[in-house]
Amino acid sequence: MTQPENSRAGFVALIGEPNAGKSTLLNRMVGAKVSIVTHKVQTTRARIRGVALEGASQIVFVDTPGLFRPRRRLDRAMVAAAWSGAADADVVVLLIEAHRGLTEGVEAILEALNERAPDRPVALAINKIDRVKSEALLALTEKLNAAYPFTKTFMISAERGHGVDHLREWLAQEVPAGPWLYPEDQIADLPMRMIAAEITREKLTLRLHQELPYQLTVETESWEERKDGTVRIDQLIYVIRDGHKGIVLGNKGETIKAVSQASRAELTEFLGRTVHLFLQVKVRPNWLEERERFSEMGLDFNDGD
Ligand SMILES: Nc1nc2c(ncn2[C@@H]2O[C@H](COP(=O)(O)OP(=O)(O)OP(=O)(O)O)[C@@H](O)[C@H]2O)c(=O)[nH]1
Ligand SMILES: [Mg+2]
Repeated sequence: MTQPENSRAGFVALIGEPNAGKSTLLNRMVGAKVSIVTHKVQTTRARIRGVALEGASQIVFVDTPGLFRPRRRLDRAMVAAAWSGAADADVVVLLIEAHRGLTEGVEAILEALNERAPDRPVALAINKIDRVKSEALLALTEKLNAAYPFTKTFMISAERGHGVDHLREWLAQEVPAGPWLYPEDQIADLPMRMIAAEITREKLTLRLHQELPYQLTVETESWEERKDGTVRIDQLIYVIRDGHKGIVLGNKGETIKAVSQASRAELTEFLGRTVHLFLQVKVRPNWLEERERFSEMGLDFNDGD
């Protein structure tokens, strides 16, 4: 298909506190699972692009790590990646959670927004409206618009899809006129090996508790296309302590087995062919201070300084 004459294209950054629903919204906009989602905070670690078409417009959504007060090098690099996503975008969408409202964390984001991403439209998306009574939304909209001059306000449920079409239609008008940036059938630009590592990290995050999900990382070590049409994927899970390795493996290896099964099932569906997945857990006490681990995640190590 040739591009329409009136084509438009641009970047839309999805920002907000951890857990606001940014990745859920990205996946819904794209119509496929491009970015991992969990009920825990700080799931997304780097910028993840997903592409959607709306009429003559190609909208490149940029999912970002949640904005919070960072403590560790990894946290600082994540927050820096999120703000640079906003700084590079044509339009910014700030997601907030309807049932939490104008939190201290949201206030801190609003204070920084003008400086970090000046002179561009910023839309407010009040997400998770399925969790509150509709009467509460009007007051919340007024309060938030008094706190920041949003270009427009949307009330959505990223999970259920309410209000999402309306937001996409508006964004299609807001991105600048110009040629599309990606081939029309492309929905993401994360390398396959990274998507595969993210899927395994999602399954680990869902099964492990407390600090552990924040102290591990997953890397795809090898990817072998086999003659019979299947693929063999080997991944390494880095943890910082012996004790963590034991927890990830679980009693008689049952945790790692469950993670592996869940990840393999999703990878098989995603790739549309049989996947043989091999996971290995390695203790690497200092991985959170290693430049290479950051670049594997798509983060800039120096941003954590
Ligand atoms: N009830 C409800 N839950 C939602 C909605 N959108 C997202 N969620 C849930 O909120 C949780 C967090 O969603 P994510 O999409 O991972 O949030 P995020 O903003 O990407 O989080 P980080 O990557 O940690 O910054 C998940 O459990 C989602 O299922 C919604 O519209 N309604
Ligand atoms: Mg996320």
